[in-house]
Amino acid sequence: MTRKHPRPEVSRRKFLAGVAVAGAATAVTPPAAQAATTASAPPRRPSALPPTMQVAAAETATPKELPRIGGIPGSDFMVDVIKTLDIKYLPSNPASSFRAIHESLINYGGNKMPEFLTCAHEESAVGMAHGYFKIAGKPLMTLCHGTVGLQHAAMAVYNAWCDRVPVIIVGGNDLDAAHRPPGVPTFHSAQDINALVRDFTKWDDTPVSLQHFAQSFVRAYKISMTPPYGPVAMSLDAGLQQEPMRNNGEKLYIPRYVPTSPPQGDSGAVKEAARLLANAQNPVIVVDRAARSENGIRLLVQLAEALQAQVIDQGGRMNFPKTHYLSRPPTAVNNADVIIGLELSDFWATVNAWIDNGEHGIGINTTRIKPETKLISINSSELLTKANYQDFQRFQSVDVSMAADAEATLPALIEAVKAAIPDDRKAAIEKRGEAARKAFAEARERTKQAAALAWDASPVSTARLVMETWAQIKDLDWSLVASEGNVSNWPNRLWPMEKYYHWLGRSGGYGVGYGAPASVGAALANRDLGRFSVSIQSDGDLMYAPGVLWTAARHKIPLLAVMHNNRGYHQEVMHVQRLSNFRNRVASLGGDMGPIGTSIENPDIEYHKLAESMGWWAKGPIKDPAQLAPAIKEAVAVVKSGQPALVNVWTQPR
Ligand SMILES: Cc1ncc(C[n+]2csc(CCOP(=O)(O)OP(=O)(O)O)c2C)c(N)n1
Ligand SMILES: [Mg+2]
Repeated sequence: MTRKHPRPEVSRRKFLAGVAVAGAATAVTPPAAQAATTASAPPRRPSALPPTMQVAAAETATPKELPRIGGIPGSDFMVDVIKTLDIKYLPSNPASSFRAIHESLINYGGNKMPEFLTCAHEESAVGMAHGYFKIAGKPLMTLCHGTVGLQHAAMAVYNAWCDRVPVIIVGGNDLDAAHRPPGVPTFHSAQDINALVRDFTKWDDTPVSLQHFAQSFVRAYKISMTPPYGPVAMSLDAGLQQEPMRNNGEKLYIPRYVPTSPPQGDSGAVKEAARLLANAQNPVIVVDRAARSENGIRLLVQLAEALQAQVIDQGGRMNFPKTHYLSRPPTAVNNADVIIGLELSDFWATVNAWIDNGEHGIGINTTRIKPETKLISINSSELLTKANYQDFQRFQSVDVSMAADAEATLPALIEAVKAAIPDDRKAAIEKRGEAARKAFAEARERTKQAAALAWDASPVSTARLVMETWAQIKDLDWSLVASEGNVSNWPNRLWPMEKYYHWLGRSGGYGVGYGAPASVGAALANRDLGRFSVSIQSDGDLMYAPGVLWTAARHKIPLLAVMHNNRGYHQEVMHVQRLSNFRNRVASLGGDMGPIGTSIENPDIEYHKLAESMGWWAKGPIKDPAQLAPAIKEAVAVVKSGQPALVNVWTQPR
């Protein structure tokens, strides 16, 4: 059988001989002849040095036959363990420290469950797993070079940690200093690779036997999948992967995975919270990562309607339908007498405000609420606090505090609230609902008017970018997989988000570079569910690790990326501007460079060409808003056919 794409046949012997001749020819050319040649064209230099004796021998000699492994490779057993956990994909950048398990996965495991997805950067691999989980509700694993690869992955691991998302990170590492290969593999080995990410992973281990691996892998999966979810790390010794299974008198077994039920709020605390809420004049529910599933949204609607309480969705997840009349903006806390916060990443900032650049150059703290307002919290993150990184935010005193999972506690809380509502409060509660309907309709009208401002501006207004996109996808089963950069929150303000997958929240740790890989990962999960994925993709975010575009094209992941290309790190443009104002100086606009250190202009990056070069359908740059709708329409058709497509749009800064 002939191969479809035969490689060009370059004989090593001939190649080396050619180089040697070229090198020799240059060496012996007399000066006169050289002058003659340089007059018309410079002499051709050899493209490689002649080989040394050793190199020539190594390249041309017949290699010794390699010894074959006796018995079953340890990494085959590892694959058996992994397969019991139904992990569908393994986005990864290859490395020798895990070559043995890599080989087992593709040859012994058939490259299925998990399927290896080639990534161009470890940060992209973890970012993909992050986005994937938020659609599929199942974790992915990644393999990385335990030192340099994990260093690349670290920011994405931190984002997953802050966003309470499970990712199973396995780093290859060659522990045995006496037997590991010298040189590069030794540079790439460490005593304890997990130390790199220990501050922001839930658990980690370094198995020293295959049975230890089996226990630890199942344990890692279980820990990461117990709310509050989080990333876990495992150092996988190269020797353990590579050695054959040994019979140490003990038969290897794979522990069965049984999910752990999430922690529920204490029944006394639930009752007390219900009493406060049921008797409140103006209770307000604030949610951040409260809903872990579609059921979480349903439960929140039940709680809100039982109380006719306004709901502020901070958007860590899709918690509450944007179309519901009880949905309110963050300012609704101002008049509350009872506030319940569900899985808030920052309770302090929910009830307090911080004003940048106060009188003495430091921020000013002010309260947003009335002094007697009672606070209730249900937050599983309290079970996950570590000391170093400050993701636990400022300390806020709370009247009723439950270290528990909100979604798991909601059924008991709803029952308790219903039981606690006194008969004589029912009419007042109904009235609250009527007022909320009116306020909701008015707020919506105001938002629409605000969106119409500068509708015809060029570059395109962020509201127009977002609403033209909406017009093209509204009849599909759509999922907004990421909205990176800042488009003034228009999707959350105007798209009728109702389902769990309509909005996935942000990165968690605000490490920029999340948007591109997370949207590819989420689009992968949506592809398998037959849904249409769309992302708002900012320019700064895409340039951290644009190689994920190639992964999307290579693995046929359909995604519509509409670019919010404001030609800069605009968040930082504003920070420098603010400091200049504060110091009574004019912010340097940097001449043709644009604002110094914060603009991405001149040369302007041709993102459509970047995407095209990696196999995407792409169009742009679109500066005239009238061209936007037809371009997005074309892109939607491409995505529906199964390909990724990018529309590069020049936008207003915000
Ligand atoms: C890894 C990382 N580096 C730097 C920052 C600081 N930072 C915050 S927002 C931002 C700008 C991002 O630019 P872009 O994605 O284009 O969004 P824009 O603000 O322009 O809408 C930067 C650099 C960060 N949060 N994370
Ligand atoms: Mg930008």
